[in-house]
Amino acid sequence: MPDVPPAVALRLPELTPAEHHARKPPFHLGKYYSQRHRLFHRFSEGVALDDESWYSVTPEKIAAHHARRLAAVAPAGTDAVIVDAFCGCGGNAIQFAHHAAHVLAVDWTASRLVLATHNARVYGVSERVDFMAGDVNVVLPTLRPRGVHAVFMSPPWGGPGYIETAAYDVRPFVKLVDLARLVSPNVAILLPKNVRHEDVAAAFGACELERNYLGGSLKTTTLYFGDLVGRGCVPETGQDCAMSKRVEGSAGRESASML
Ligand code: MGP
Repeated sequence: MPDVPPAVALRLPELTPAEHHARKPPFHLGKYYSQRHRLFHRFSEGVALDDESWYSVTPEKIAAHHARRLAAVAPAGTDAVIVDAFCGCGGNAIQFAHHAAHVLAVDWTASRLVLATHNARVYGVSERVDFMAGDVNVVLPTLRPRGVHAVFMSPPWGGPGYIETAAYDVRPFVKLVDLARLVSPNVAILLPKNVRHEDVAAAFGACELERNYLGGSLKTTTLYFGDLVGRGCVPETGQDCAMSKRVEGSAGRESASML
């Protein structure tokens, strides 16, 4: 694995993982606490989250869906590697390790990596995840020659206020996707539910845009590139599902799959 780059926030957690688990998040994040078993079905076994993780972790069913889709290019039981470039407290990395290939989980906040490592242990997958502290802009270029099979990114959206605009601006993520595509053509990025199809087409060109629903409510949007496009979509519908649209200018193909 590459050396840890210097631009890293080397701050250890103020609380231990056990203290994080025992602590309820502040009042304004209360809705996430009430959904804690939807975020992690093993939450009660000791899952530890900090404040940013409470509102940014991918709910487990959606993360498992991402993992099954990335398994199309990085199957479980092979030497394939998935990079989770903004791993946070580990929600996606855990599911990649469970359903797909080995994971290199990167985050620039060392304190959050401590929680992610702990959470991977709770799920019994820590041996299939390497955690690395680093800034994606520094780390991704170092991974180019290393045979990465897919890159997944769940970047910060600017906090829960992302919803205050009717059409979330996707343009700031174009450079990030371009950087990831130099590491592997197979890239997935998790974006807000309020991104518009036409803005995605204008900013990214051809890709697949997938709407992720839980309990019948739209939660997130995932864009897929490379060989991930159109792979792993079983045409079904339900309360927990993913609706997909191929982005090619304004043309679209829709399908749905159970999470
Ligand atoms: P949400 O803002 O809680 O929307 O985020 P929800 O649940 O539709 O709101 P409500 O008004 O219907 O109650 C939904 C999901 O988006 C979260 O569970 C996270 O998975 C994801 N998410 C939210 N934020 C603010 C971020 C972020 O900054 N980065 C990333 N990667 N994911 C986020």
